[in-house]
Amino acid sequence: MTPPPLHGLAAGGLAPPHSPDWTIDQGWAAYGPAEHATWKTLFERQSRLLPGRACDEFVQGMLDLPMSADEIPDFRRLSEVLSRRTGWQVVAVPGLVPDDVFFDHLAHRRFPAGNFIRSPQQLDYLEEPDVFHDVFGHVPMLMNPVIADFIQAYGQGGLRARQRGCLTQLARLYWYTVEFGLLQQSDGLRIYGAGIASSYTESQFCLDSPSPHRIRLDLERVMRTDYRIDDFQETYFVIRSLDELLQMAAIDFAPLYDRVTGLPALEPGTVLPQDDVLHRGDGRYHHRDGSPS
Ligand code: HBI
Ligand code: FE
Repeated sequence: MTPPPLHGLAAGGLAPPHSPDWTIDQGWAAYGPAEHATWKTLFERQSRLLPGRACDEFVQGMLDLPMSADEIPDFRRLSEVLSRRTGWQVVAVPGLVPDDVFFDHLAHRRFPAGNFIRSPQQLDYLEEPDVFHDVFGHVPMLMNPVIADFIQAYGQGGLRARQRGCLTQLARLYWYTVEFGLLQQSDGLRIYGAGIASSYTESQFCLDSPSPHRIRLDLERVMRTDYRIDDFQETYFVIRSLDELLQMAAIDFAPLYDRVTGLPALEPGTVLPQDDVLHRGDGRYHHRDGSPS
């Protein structure tokens, strides 16, 4: 994966200079009109789409943050509001950072956000987390005290899981909750995962399409389930309330890891007899050519 140019910092394809914690200056003044315009396009289309699709906590978080279509947000201003609410800060990084660095930030309530923005050719899809994914997708939920605590616990648990060799299992939990989680609200299924909330196409697919499975989240089940990073999810896991996440964070994962690592991993589209299935997907999207996977 070639990292996109970091408005001047990485000219010539050189890796940007980084400190041990990989943080850099956001370089807010260096964003040009084209970059703010990309933000505006993404922001407008997503904020039209999300009311009625994102959960109430997400929408409220958005409203309370100094974020608008006008320009890419300044992380310092976001952090002022966010830290008063939940004690979190947003720090700038050049893109993906090593796992241990990522976890250490989260464990200290710092959310590492990519400072670059996707190119206009990549509006709908990129794998590297950019400022739109990280800020629009994640920061509204970090205004919620429950998610704030859960993501910190993930950072703390990540360091332990890495030592035990169980990072794959923990990363699956993060993926199917913080990134691609759905929440059962009294008025229907809603989005709380940042990977969905920052995607125009997936925020429709995950709720409207008959294709994916929607299954009640069970901790061990999720820890066994592989995920796709290059396409829509085949399965979404649904929680009943955000408090369910916090209850999970209180569990000692050590005995779980022992059980789960002894079991075979599950394909992303598997449905088990014991699953509590809200919607059994017909798989038409992923299996449209008739292939088994
Ligand atoms: N770095 N900037 C950034 N953002 C992420 O979401 C991220 C990362 N490094 C590692 C990582 N995620 C994950 O693979 C861990 O959650 C396991
Ligand atoms: Fe993310």
